[in-house]
Amino acid sequence: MRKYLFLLAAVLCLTACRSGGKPMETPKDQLVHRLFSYAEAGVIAYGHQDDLSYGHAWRVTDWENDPLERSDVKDVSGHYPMVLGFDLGGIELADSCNLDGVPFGLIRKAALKHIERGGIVTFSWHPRNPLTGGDAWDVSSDQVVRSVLKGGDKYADFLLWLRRAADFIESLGPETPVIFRPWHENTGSWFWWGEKLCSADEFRELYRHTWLYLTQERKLTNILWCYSPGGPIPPQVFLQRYPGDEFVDILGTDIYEFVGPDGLEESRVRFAGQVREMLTTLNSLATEHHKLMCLSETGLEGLPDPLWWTEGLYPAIRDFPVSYVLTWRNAHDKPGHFYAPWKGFEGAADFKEFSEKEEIVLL
Ligand code: BMA
Repeated sequence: MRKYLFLLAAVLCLTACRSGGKPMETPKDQLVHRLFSYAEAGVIAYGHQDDLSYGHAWRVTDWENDPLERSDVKDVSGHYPMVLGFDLGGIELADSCNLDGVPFGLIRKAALKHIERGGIVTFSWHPRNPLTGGDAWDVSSDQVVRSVLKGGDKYADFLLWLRRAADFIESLGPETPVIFRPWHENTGSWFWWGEKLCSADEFRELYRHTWLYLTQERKLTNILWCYSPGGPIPPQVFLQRYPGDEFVDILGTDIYEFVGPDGLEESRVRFAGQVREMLTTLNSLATEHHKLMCLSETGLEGLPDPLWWTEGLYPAIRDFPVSYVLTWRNAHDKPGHFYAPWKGFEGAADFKEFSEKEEIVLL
């Protein structure tokens, strides 16, 4: 009941903000307040990557005419996820589809449709390696970040990449607030912007350069900026590469469960412990820095644990002011690569139970 009363209050507030006598909030302010109000009310929005564009063994093909009503999450819970994630990887080269084969036209249409339905949209970005021409995971050189900063050989080329990312976000319209989460998982070393691939100064400059170009040069005021290293990490490591309060609205973290040789239950307990440890850190940093917090990516690939949602994820997050939690994508073309259940999946009941918890909100 709590979540329904809360959602009703949120809708009434939104209507009042739009029409009422007090000064109009910007679309970004509205989303910031909405996410803060989730945290204050003790509810957590559930999100899923690429949910409207494809799912387990299906995908949207004729996207211009498709009503975008299919969703694995809706198939098993009756609701769309509240947060919808997309990846911009490929936009930098003006590709027509992203790195997972989703047309950018479909991403734009699905993002706008989801927001029109009352949902929230977030973008991650796995851009190619601007120095080697490889992908985001090409860590063969530790000169890449340096090469795109002022004075570097790839500075001009990279500016064009930023321009293309900005063009896409701008194309959604100034009234459409979105969460942008560039340079994620940067305290690991699997992306070219990772810890061992650049100094802390270079990383901060990369993030700030991105922020400055999009917000100052291009004047995109509809972006909520999320900084999300992988977790768990101690607060001093989180802060080592933190770009600064001016450049960040949401403190996030990406934490996945990996099943170890000790089995499902032990792995679940370990995962929940890691999530709690990191959310404790984020909670104190977010309070100190007056920021929102989220679990920007999580999941257990293939969901081999039938109790992952109710016994793993839920107890790990429920006591924290997490605005949203997002599980990763359900690939349409790799049968075992999914992070949310789908119609016919035998573990779907546990997700449905999770989705009906008082603290968890879907659309
Ligand atoms: C990874 C996997 C990849 C995918 C990438 C970007 O975690 O899901 O298959 O290409 O994310 O979406």
